[in-house]
Amino acid sequence: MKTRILAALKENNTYISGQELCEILSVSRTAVWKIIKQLKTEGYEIEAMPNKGYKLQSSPDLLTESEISSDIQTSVMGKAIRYYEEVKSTNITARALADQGAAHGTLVVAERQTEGKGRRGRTWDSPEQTGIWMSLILKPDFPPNNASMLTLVMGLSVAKAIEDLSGAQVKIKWPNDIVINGKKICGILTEMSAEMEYINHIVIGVGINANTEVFPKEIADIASSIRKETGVAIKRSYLISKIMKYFEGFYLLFLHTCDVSELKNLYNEYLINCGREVKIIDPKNPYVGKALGINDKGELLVQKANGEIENVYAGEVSVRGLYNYV
Ligand code: BT5
Repeated sequence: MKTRILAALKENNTYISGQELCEILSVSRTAVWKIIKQLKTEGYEIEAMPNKGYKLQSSPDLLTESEISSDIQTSVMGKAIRYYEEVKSTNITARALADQGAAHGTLVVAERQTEGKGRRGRTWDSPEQTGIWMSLILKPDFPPNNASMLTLVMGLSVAKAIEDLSGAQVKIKWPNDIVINGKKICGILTEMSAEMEYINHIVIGVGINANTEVFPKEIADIASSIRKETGVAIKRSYLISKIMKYFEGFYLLFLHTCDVSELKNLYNEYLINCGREVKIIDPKNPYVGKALGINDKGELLVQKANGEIENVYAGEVSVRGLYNYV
């Protein structure tokens, strides 16, 4: 009910009468009044004018279920929100919820993570109030081999959404980093529970430094936030709703072929490594080459000095610029 009142207030730029709210929601005036009072204590500025009704003046930058849900405009992705003030890692929570039957498209969001995870045992710095730490649960019926490409589908969704909100030139560092001005502002960690032939669930974890000002010294050189790079203060719930909207559309394109053939050209436009010399840090066989773009399977095509083209698979390697992070 709180979500529906918020959604109605957000939809109307003008006053909406208590009577109208009662009718939309089929509840009493007292019930509406109680929820308005509760919203005010959570930080929503709601003006109440006699004979006119209620008008939402401003919303706090919260990640609560009602705040996110009242912004969401999708049919599946992020339709169910599970919000936590603190978790070890939203990926861990999402995997447990998926095992317990959480629906395809459920989005797990936390205000802070105490053990945020990067890839291959690395850690992810996840302080409260300034970032977005979220994990999307998917229960698809395509084969497990195709799952890793969803990192790219999510990366593209995040890049497009951030570009829309901030106007910044957003780039993707294949496979899982989103970058502004050469600094990492988002990382993606996709995990899967599967049998040989079928997927139980996939969890796509997304960490975004939205408004963070200060970073721990170990990452201060490579990390930044959208706000720091663009000056635009990010309303986190709104950015989440935009990402879900893009992801829903791109995911449908992905499902046509179960690969990224319909997204490849757009992805390559965002690819920061495209046309650049890169170092492929493969534990068994490190080498340098020129990144040409991704193929239909989401692999990075890298041309070696002898002209040979390698298809680089994300699972094993990291990609770096010759002299620094990008
Ligand atoms: C990633 O790993 O970039 C994937 C990060 C995924 C985080 C999300 S948050 C929600 C969900 N729940 C989780 O527990 N995780 C996901 P990787 O490519 O391995 O990069 C990790 C490296 O990025 C670290 O070793 C640091 O160097 C750097 N790093 C750590 N925290 C950072 C931050 N907040 N911003 C930018 N860089 C960071």
